[in-house]
This record gives sequence, C-alpha cells and structure tokens, in this order.
Amino acid sequence: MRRFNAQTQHLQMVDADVWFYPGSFTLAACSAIFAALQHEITWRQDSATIFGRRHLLPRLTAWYGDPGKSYRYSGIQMEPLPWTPTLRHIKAAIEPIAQVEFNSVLLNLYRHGQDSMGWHSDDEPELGSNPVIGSVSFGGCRRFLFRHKADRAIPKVELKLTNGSFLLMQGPTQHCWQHHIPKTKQPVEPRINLTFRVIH
Ligand SMILES: O=C(O)CCC(=O)C(=O)O
Ligand SMILES: [Mn+2]
Repeated sequence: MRRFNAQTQHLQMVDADVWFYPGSFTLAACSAIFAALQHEITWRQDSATIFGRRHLLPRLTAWYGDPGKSYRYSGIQMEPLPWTPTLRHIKAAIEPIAQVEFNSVLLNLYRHGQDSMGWHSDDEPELGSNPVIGSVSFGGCRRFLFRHKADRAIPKVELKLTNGSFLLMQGPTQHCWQHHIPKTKQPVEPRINLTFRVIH
C-alpha cells in the first residue's frame, strides 16, 4: 500500500499530527475481514468502575498482541491473546503507512448505535511519549470527534470513520487532544475498530 494517495488527508489541527486514509481496504476485503473478525476474535464485555459503581462497557472488546504486552485501562487488566491470521494481515497492510511495527491491538465491536466510547486519550504510561496509534475501521460508519484538552475554545474536529478507513494519530496528538465515538439514534450497521499500538 502506498503511503499517500489522492484521498489522503492531513488534518488541520494544532498540537496534533493526524492522517486519514479512507478506502485503505477494498469493499470485498472489508466484508471478508469483518466476517472473519466477528468469528475469530474472542469478544468480551468488560465492566468499568466509575465513582464506585460497576458499569458494563457499551461495546465488546478484545486485546491481542505479542506475549507479555499486557494493557491496563479503566482498572481493567488485559493479557494479550496471540495474533490471528486476519489481524496479522491488517497489521501488515498498515505498517508501511505508519512506518512503525505495532506489537498489540485493542479491538472494539460496536453492536449498534447505542454502543459508544467516551472522551479519552490513548496516553497510558506503557504507550510512552508521542504514541503512534493506528486505527482501522470496518462495517458501519460512525462519527469520531476530537477536542483539545487545554483550550476548549479550539473547535472540535469531526471525522466519519468509513468502512476500510485508516486513521493514524501520532506526535503530540494523545497529549493534547481527546477523542470519542458518540452514540447515535440513526440506524447503523455493526462496526469493528482496531487500534494498533506499541507497548513498551
Ligand atoms: O472506535 C474507534 O474508532 C475509537 C477506538 C478508540 O479510541 C480506542 O480504542 O482507544
Ligand atoms: Mn482511543
């Protein structure tokens, strides 16, 4: 895959370095990958403790990667399951664009419009400084929003994460911005997102 093509967007955002590559996988590849991931991945629904109360996360998740690359977020400790052929295929497709070797991936399955992800940054200590996050989306198209952490006067930035798109976040992005997937009342197909990471 080429690093730049006519559809490549470098987002106009201060304190960030975000690239968007729509159509990184053909429609036929997207359908095959979606079906494979639905069956191949061991999906689970975790719960997080917020103000002392446990809540089921509004999505299904899974954590895969090299042995020992465990990950902790919202009080949840995840040990990696071994790479599957489909995950290796996606990883090999995006690494030449990202120009890093990822060693782990967090998967999220949004079953319907009421599944979502709250505002957060991918800035856990094990990701190091200026983490490179490679985010691949399959299935239903969802809105993805960025907001600046320190200066809320800076307008939010919105993207539509389309089927087969690749979003690359790097440089100061995670330190200076948060992102989220809002719920929607519109009918929307299930969606699988994979965020590839480098755990140190
Ligand atoms: O579903 C998405 O596009 C966002 C996922 C995300 O932000 C994450 O896994 O950290
Ligand atoms: Mn994230």
